[in-house]
Amino acid sequence: MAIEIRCDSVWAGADLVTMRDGHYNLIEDGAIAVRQGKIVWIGPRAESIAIQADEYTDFGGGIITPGLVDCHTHLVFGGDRSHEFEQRLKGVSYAEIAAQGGGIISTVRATRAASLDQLVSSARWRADRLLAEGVTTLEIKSGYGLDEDSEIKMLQAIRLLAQQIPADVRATCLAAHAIPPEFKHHPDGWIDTICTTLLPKVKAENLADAVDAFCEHLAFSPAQVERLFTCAQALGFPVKLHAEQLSSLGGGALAARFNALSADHLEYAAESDVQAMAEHGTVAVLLPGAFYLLRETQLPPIDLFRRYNVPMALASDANPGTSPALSLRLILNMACTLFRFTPEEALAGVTLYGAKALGLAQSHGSLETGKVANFVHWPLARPAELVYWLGGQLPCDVIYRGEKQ
Ligand code: DI6
Ligand code: FE
Repeated sequence: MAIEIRCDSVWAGADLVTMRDGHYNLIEDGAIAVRQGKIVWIGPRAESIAIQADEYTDFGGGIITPGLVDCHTHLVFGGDRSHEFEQRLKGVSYAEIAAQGGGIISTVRATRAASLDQLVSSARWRADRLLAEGVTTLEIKSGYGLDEDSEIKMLQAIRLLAQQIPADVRATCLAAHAIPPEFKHHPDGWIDTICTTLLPKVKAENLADAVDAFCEHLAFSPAQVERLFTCAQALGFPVKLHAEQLSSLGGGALAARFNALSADHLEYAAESDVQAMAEHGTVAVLLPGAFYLLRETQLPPIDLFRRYNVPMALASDANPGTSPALSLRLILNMACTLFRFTPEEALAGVTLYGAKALGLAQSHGSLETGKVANFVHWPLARPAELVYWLGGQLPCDVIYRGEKQ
């Protein structure tokens, strides 16, 4: 039976890949009704006759997916590291490059030297590439400032960029990304500074939505991360963690104990990490771009995540060192070829579970009544095509908050 609904716009004539519950949950020849930037009705077009809309778009075929969510990026940074990429391919090791002052610290130098405007405009073109492929929700981390003023500058750049682009942007404070050169001999001092001065300021100025850290031998220990998370939570920040990228330190379980939104990377995660993440609802964010570029051979424990029903998200990890990724679709393909994701799991990883990794699953990540009207029309026959085509750019129409971009 048709219900009388008034709305601003209706988008119809395509198959709806709703991604409800993390599955395609396809509605053939569907319609989406939008009012004030939100979905107010969704269903088969044949049932939408009683909807009154100011605007009606008939796509005449194709598919509509939720807007894509890239839940882990380091898009704001100074300079680039293409010269190091070249050096590494000539046989210079990552450690040698770091010893020569390269690696993360070279990006820190360039980021400290960049002005706020330079950081925004250099991030802008990279964000534009991701958005052109249907991304409508984007997380961006700080972590290349590594002193108070430069971390604040990075977070301000993220907030400014957010005002310029048609996407919902979440900012994450990753001040504990690497040990700052000034704290080389007493990294605990940097954790103290983050806890006592940086985070309270970030909170007061509303510059971040979450706090992240890099738990690794070459960065921060589980004990240091625990101290940081305790302060972050006392200030009301949700937490997430770069865990088990290069070695197994129990970071996944540590993050879960703090009810982290996500633990990310996870190539070296153990069953105890997976179990703890399942118990606490912590999303596994997998990053095939970094796996590929580092020519890593240790696969994340995908079967364990499946067995324990830990939701798996995928993200670009866009950063100048280990994943200079400008295409989330390429990441989807890598997840299928390298990690043996199914195309349906891959799409869930950049829609519903990407949203969950940002604490946004109630409002984003699937086509459902009450959620924000962020979606993408693709002139494709089936969703697997999004994962299948290698590179290039697929034509698409992006609808952000009910408005065609
Ligand atoms: N893991 C990574 O892969 C990046 N950060 C992290 O914690 C690397 C960042 C970089 O090399 O600039
Ligand atoms: Fe990262």
